[in-house]
Amino acid sequence: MAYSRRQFIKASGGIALAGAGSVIPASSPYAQSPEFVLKWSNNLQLSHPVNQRAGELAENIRRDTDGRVDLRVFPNSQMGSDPDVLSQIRAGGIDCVLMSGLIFSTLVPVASINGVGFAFKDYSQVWAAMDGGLGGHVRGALAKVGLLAMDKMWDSGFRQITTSSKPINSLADIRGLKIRVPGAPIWTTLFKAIGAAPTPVNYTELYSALQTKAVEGQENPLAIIQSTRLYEVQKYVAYSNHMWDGWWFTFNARSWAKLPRDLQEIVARDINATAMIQRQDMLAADARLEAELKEKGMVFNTLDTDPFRQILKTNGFYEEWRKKFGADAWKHLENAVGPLV
Ligand code: X2X
Repeated sequence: MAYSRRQFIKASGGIALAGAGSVIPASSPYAQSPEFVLKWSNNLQLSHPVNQRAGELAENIRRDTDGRVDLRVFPNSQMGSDPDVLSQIRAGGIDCVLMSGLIFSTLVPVASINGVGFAFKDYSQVWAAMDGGLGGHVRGALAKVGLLAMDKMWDSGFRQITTSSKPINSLADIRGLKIRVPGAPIWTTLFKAIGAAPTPVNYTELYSALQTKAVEGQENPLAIIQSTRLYEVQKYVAYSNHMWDGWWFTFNARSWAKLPRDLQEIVARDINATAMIQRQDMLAADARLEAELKEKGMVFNTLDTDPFRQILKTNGFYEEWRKKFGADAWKHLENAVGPLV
């Protein structure tokens, strides 16, 4: 695929420049050459708001550790598809990753709890949950399998449904819709529960799955629709806000333990500070993305989501996931969003 090749080349070149910390030049202002090199993987394009901040984060860490820690950014799934990266982060071949809680759920089921359909109404509910009891619960579960998640989650966004040949205006339009979903059980269950025909496809294959019409639609936040150029292969965007997703900045616990305590504190502080800035970036991006995507030819509509919530209540979707996640986790969720079942 010409597109991903171009992106890949841009990505490798761009990061070598932006991440100048990978190679400390002779005239380096830092007293030391790096003692600790941290390989950081993410699946996002360079134009995505996350990677727009990646170089700055690496630079902050270098500055604040006086050059001792070098965070090397590997964007754009350079390290492999999400399932590959998940194995590598567990094995320690990659030191840290920015990854969707839902992708972690293939290993730690409760990590997909933020993906419960139509649970969050707005960002105040999202951050109350993820910066509060629910986030703490998920980080605790990840820690049990040697994955150390930083306190502040990064914003991926509210997810919207896109299609190529017909707009989605109602529950009836979803019936039988061939839609790509990422590989996590809650995604497949949710779309089955509202009557669609979901197919799990890795993100690295998303563009070609849409281009070849293997699937009719997909769902992602506007920032990803834009940075993955999905407007080239999709026409309609339905504001469904069916799920909010975020990324955990997560270390392999052994990689983390190699850093002395003082460096751990600095690295965590810098990463969490960048997460807070990235959340603001996403609000700014959301404010302009609809207009940008319309210019590319996309057509928007807003879904009435009440019937969707209703159907998930009556067909037992919420009840099923409450049992799977457990009463404790569910209580944390409902503390932030109100009763779901
Ligand atoms: O695979 C996706 O659609 C993405 C990019 O949103 C995730 O990382 C879950």
